[in-house]
Amino acid sequence: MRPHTPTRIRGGRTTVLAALLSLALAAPIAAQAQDAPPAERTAATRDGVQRAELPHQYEVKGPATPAARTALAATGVSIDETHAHAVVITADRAQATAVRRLGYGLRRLPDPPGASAPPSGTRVKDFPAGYAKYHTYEEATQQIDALVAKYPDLLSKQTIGTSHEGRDILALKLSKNVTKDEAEPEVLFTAHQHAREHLTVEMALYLLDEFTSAYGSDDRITKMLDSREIWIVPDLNPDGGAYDIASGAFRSWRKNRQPAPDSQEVGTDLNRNWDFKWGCCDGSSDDPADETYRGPSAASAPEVQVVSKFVHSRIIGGKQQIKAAIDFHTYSELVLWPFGFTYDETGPGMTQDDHDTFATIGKKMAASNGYTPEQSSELYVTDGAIDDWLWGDQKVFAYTFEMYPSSAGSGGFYPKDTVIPKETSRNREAVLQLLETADCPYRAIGKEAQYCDGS
Ligand code: 0X9
Ligand code: CA
Ligand code: ZN
Repeated sequence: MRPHTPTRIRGGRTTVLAALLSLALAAPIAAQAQDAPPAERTAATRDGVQRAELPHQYEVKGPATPAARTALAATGVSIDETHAHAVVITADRAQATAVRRLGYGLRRLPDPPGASAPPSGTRVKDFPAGYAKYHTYEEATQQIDALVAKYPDLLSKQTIGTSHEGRDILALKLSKNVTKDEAEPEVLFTAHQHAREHLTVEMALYLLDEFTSAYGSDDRITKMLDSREIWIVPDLNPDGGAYDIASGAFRSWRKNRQPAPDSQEVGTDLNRNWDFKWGCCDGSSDDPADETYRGPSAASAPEVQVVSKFVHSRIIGGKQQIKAAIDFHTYSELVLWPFGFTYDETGPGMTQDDHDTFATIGKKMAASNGYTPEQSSELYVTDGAIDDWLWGDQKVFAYTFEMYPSSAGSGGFYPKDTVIPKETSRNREAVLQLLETADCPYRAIGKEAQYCDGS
């Protein structure tokens, strides 16, 4: 998409320079500089310590239509918020230049917390102050293991594969008689494709906690666990999540941590890597430096392969058992449905009834949590997103939720941990609604007899 610009500061050489420089200054700093990932662009900061150059958020005034936003996204930035006549993007220096070349003015927004954090290379592996209640990958795993031990008849854990760096990717099953594969409609909840969207892991943990602890006392939850099989993949991108917090200052990292072939760059945007209309429609980037890099081929990311294979494993007797899904993201408070690769509401693979069912259920869920419902391409075109794959390839009624907050001013990707209880339980009703409709989604448009008769 965007040609590499000469202004881009390449990582390799500057890192070596930095290491030499700090060797001359002080031994401890040299050790830190060597710890910095080699592929990363670096920049000097006020204290003179060499740090990875982090992307920033900018407000961009002007783009007001899906087409204008799609053209803006083609520079390789991520679009984090859309408003009637403006957007908020995340961009590195080269991408910000590319956006200015389109004729837009950029206003830089405040960086996420951590300015006073330890220098890069220090391994803190935990969230900073104000974020302690967020779960690191290790803490989430511990909490999950404790729940499995406490509720062995309701909750079971499988490792469905590993991430690029070798972390386990988990699938939790919640159901009465959990150890048996019963003929019940299945529903899938996934979280954390994008590294910086940590609230989504808390969403998954909330669901695990809520569904186990309320079983037997809450009628709706009891009924759902008695008649559904619920799958939760709480962390699709554990490597990216760990990297985002590892320095003590949030890095605003989005992608996974897999090096791109023949490149110094690291990371594929998992939500552009799914094997349906991959790279078809200007809804992703072929430049490994970009936020929305789609990877060298469809499903090239191990994390995408692992979850794709898991979803395929739920085809039994030729029938996909998973009927509905939500993939949790942050932020903007949206309920989105397919397709993202086209502006069209209907077309090949999406009948009027399919669309109406998506929209009816989506609007009802949005009425329950106060989010805004829309087809995902209303934002901007995306290709290779998970919901397009789940519907286009597997006929799963798959939604994307963009959680709290609605804007950068309320914390953007990094809201304080005090919001976790409210903003996860806010989706309880929507999740229950989707579970309750999963035996026959077309009932939402009054066509149960036509689509769900008997089977
Ligand atoms: O761009 C994305 O992947 C999602 N936004 S985020 O800020 N979390 O990165 C939106 C995806 C919308 N498209 C589809 N759901 N298909
Ligand atoms: Ca069961
Ligand atoms: Zn996201």
